[in-house]
Amino acid sequence: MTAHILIVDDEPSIRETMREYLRLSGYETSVASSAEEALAAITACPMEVVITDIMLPGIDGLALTDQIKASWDVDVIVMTGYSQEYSYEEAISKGASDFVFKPVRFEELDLRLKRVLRERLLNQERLQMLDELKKLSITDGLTQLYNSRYFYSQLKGEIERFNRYGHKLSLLLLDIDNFKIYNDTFGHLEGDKILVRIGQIIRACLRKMDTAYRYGGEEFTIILPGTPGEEARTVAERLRTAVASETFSSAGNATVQITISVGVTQYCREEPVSGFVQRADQAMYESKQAGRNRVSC
Ligand code: GH3
Ligand code: MG
Ligand code: MG
Ligand code: MG
Repeated sequence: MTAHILIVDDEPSIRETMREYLRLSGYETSVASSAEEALAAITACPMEVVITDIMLPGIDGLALTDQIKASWDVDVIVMTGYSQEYSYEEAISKGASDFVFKPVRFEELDLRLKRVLRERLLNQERLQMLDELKKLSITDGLTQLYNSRYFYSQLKGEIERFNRYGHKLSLLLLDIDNFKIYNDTFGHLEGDKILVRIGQIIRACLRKMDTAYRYGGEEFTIILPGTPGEEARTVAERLRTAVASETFSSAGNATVQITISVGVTQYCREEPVSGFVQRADQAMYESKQAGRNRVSC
């Protein structure tokens, strides 16, 4: 992709010569004669690098650098004459990526520009990688729901919010019924496919605020912020029905019905995280005791 460079200088001949040089070097270019014009140009059009003179009428190049770095992910290279008292340190401390003396030697500017663009790319790759790592660290690899580590950190956060604002908070814990039999009959790989499909059904049943987690092997949790127990029960019932009415196909094309047992709890003030999860687990266990494929509170 061609980088877009904005040249800011109040001297038209400098602007235009630089623009021509950069255009011939293969860059997309724009020009501005003041900091105000430059800010308008950055607002109007995404760009990678601004090359700005320091001495400008109105806002100067250092203040412009400051403003750019505060609001945009744009690199800045500043230019200044040898006779002016502005220093390299000043420019860099405002967030400039590099500094060139005027009159500008284009070969030098081009080298500096290439280095800035290369570092930009590396930085973007680094950020992307961090983003992917972060996603991996909170995601369950099989179902692509969140994992249990993230469940506990999110639940703690929701409980803190509850204690501060008093919004209702509910939790669902669901467990696939007789899943061992399914695995023993069709094999572990077929069992995994069921887990993936159940994950999809859960996701489709959730409201915007709700988050779902693979809590353990064939157990899932759902955090429902701002939701009282009765409403959570309705969500649980909808989920239970969605799973029970789905026809799962297994290896050898046999069709199978799968059911889930669900426990629902509403958070009680000052209750520890573990107590809250235990009550959901207890409610789920009651669903099992009562014959499975049901919801208990
Ligand atoms: P219940 O109705 O009481 O929950 O019966 P169950 O058979 O589902 O419960 P149990 O706890 O006895 O067995 C859970 C089974 O879930 C055991 C294991 O075969 C299966 N399981 C757990 N994690 C995975 C997994 O990642 N993949 C597959 N395929 N199966 C799993
Ligand atoms: Mg000037
Ligand atoms: Mg289980
Ligand atoms: Mg089970």
